[in-house]
Amino acid sequence: MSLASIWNIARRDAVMPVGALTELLPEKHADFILKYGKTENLYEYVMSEHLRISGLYWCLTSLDLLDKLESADMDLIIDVINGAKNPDGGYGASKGHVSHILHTLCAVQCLTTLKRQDLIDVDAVVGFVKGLQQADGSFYGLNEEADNDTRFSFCAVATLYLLKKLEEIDVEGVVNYVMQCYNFDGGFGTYPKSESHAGQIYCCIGTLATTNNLERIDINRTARWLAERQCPSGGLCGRPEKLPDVCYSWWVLASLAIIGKQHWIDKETLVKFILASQDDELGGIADRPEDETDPFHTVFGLAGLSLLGYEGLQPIDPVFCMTTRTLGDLSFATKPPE
Ligand code: 3PZ
Ligand code: ZN
Repeated sequence: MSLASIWNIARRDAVMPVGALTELLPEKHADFILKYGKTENLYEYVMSEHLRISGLYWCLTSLDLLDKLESADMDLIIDVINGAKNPDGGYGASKGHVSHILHTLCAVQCLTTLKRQDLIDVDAVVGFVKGLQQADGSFYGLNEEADNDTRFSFCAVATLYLLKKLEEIDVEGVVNYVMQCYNFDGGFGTYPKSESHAGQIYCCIGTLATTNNLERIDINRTARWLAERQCPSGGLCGRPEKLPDVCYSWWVLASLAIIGKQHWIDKETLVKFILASQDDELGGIADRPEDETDPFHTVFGLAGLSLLGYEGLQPIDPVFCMTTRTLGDLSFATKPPE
C-alpha cells in the first residue's frame, strides 16, 4: 500500500448515499427554478433581496441551460433589473441597494441572456466600472470600500467584455495586479501573497483569458493544483482539506476547461457526484448529496454537467457561465471535449 492511498483514506470527503440518483431530472429543476422566484416565504424573501440580481442570473442561466428560457417572466425580470439601476451607472442587489460590481455584471449577463442589451446605458456602466479601478490596476467592488479582491477584477473585465468596451479600462494594470496574486503552487489568491483558492483561480484565469494573457502562467502547474481538488467521491473541493461541493465542480472544472486541461479530472465520478446532489422531490441541486437545494448550486451543477458533455443541456461557456448560444461571437467555448 502506498503512502498516497493511506492519505486518501484520511482525506475529508462527502458520503455518496446508497441508491443515489444517476440520471438528470431536467423538468424537476425547471420547476424548482420557476417556483423559487414566486415563493413569499420570509427566509427566501430576505435572502433574495440581498441577492436578487445575482439570483436572477443563477435562475435565468439554469433555464437557458435547460432550454426553458421562454417560461421565464420577462417583463417582471426586466422591471426588477431596471429598478436596481442606480444614478452612478452601476446596479445594486435590488431597488435601493448600493451599486456593486458583482450585481452590475449579473445585470449585464441577465440582459444579454434576455437579448435586451438595448436596455443598458453602456456609457453609464463603463463610467461606474472605470471609477472602481485603482492606480495598481486592481478593482474595488463598490465605491467607498477599499477592498481590492481579485474577484472584482474579473467582474469588471467580464462586464466590459460583454459590452465590447474592454479598451475603456487599464487592461495592462488589471493583468499586472492579477499576476501579483499568482502563487508558486500555480494557484491565485484574493490579494498578493494570499493562499490559493479555486474561486479566485477561476476569476484570475477568466481575467487572463478575456484579456488574452493566458501565456503568463505555467499551465501545467495550475492544472495540477486544480486536478488535485478531486476527492475519492468524485466531487471537487475549493482548497486542500475542504469537503467537496458542487459549486466548486464549476470553479475548478471551468478553470481547467479554459486552460485546455479538463481531461485531468475523472469525468465519470464527477458526473455521479453532481447527479447524486439532486433532490428528486423538490428539484434543484445542493452543494453535496442529501443537503438542501438552492438556485446557486443548481446553476453551477447544471453548468458543470454541460461542460462534461452531459446530454440534454445547452453548451456552456467556461469563462462567463452563460450558454454559447446566448453569447454567440462573444463566447470562448469550443465544442465540449469527448
Ligand atoms: C451561496 N454567496 O454570500 S452569498 C450563495 N454561497 O450570497 C448563494 N457553497 O447561505 C446561495 N457555501 C447559496 N442560492 C450559497 C452565494 C456565496 C456562496 C455560500 C456557499 C456556497 C458553499 C457556504 C458567495 C458568487 C457569488 C457569491 C458567492 C460566491 C460566488 C448563504 C450563504 C452565502 C450566500 C448566500 C446564501 C444560504 C443560494
Ligand atoms: Zn457551494
